[in-house]
Amino acid sequence: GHKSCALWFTGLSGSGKSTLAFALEKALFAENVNSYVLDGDNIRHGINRDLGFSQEDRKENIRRIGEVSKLFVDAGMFIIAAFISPSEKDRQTVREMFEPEAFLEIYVKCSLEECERRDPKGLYRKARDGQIPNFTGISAAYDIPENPHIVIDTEHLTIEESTRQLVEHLRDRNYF
Ligand code: GGZ
Repeated sequence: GHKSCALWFTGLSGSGKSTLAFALEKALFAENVNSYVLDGDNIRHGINRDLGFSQEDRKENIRRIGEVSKLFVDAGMFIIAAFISPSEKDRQTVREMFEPEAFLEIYVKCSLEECERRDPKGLYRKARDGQIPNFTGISAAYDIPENPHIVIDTEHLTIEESTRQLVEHLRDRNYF
């Protein structure tokens, strides 16, 4: 058996949250742990399609994802939520929705310079050109996590190394 919990990733666009989330899902599956990834593709195109990127909309985005995550955890699943979640206050609010051991904040750490250099979707370039307003890191704030449970340095680690570190953290903390 294992403890179900919410693994809450936070980090800039391009820091590797979704990639790491799916790699972790796969690694956990190999350990017989079922998990499910929530990310922009299945949330912002569905339940949250009415929300944009204003401070208020991001707050509501994070709140709803928190509620959905709680349902998964109640159902005995591991949830991996991969959203920028830029506001320390909003992340704190989500954290408080869970039992202390049922929520882990994971800071997917990668500098703005590196994210902008990678720019996998060309969004930073567009944001610099003024084509995307309120872009996190450029024209909207990202609050560096004050007390994350885990920090993964994706600027300097490969996906494989990052995934292995996460799995080891979870094993060490007896989540499976
Ligand atoms: C930040 C934006 C924006 C703005 C569109 N700011 O790299 P991506 O493309 O695939 O991931 C980003 C995603 C961020 O959505 P989240 O739901 O994670 O954000 S938050 O937690 O702040 O609510 C990016 C894309 O959406 N995107 N416009 N203005 N990212």
